[in-house]
Amino acid sequence: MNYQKLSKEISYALRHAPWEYELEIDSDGFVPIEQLIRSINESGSYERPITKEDLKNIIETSDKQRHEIVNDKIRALYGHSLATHISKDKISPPNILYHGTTHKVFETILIEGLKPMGRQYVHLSSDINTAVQVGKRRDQQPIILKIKAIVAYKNGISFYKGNDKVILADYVPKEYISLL
Ligand code: HQG
Repeated sequence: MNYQKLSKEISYALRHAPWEYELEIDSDGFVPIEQLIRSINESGSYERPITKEDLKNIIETSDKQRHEIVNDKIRALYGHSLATHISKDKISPPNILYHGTTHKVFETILIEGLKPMGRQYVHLSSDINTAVQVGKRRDQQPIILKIKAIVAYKNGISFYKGNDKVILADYVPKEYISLL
């Protein structure tokens, strides 16, 4: 079983296109596991029908905490681009957060602030190494931005929990952003 391919397909279904899989997604991003399994199995794109155990294995062995199973439901923890708003739990952030980005756009970010762009939230990292990995998806030598998160929070910017390393925000104004 190609777990990497399956993990990507699950992320695609849960973050971007639940309607393509005929999934009923709730406001927290959860869908019934049985619906997801049935829909993926109808496509017949894996060597055998997938099971709930496969989904549990993907979550347990993944390099990143992308999905979560609670009882009979599964959700993506971050990354959504749906028109339907997914609500996330508000948190008080750590003092400093990081964002890995590209040489191409960092100057714009220092002028405009961090925007969610194609997703529902801005994605921030709790440690530098995670931010480097995020940035390396698009730039071999990414630019790492430092966010004064607790100051922003005290001034009214909301932060939300993605997972242990990914913290979300609606928007981060430029005054809280500097080059690392
Ligand atoms: C940039 C992956 C111009 C921003 C990762 C980024 C993450 C601006 C891009 C998660 C801007 C958006 C999300 C502005 C922000 N002007 N560009 N004002 N503000 N940007 O993919 O944070 O492996 O939507 O710097 O690891 O790169 O899929 O966000 O380059 O956790 O689980 O606009 O996705 O996780 O790109 O990545 P993205 P991201 P997975």
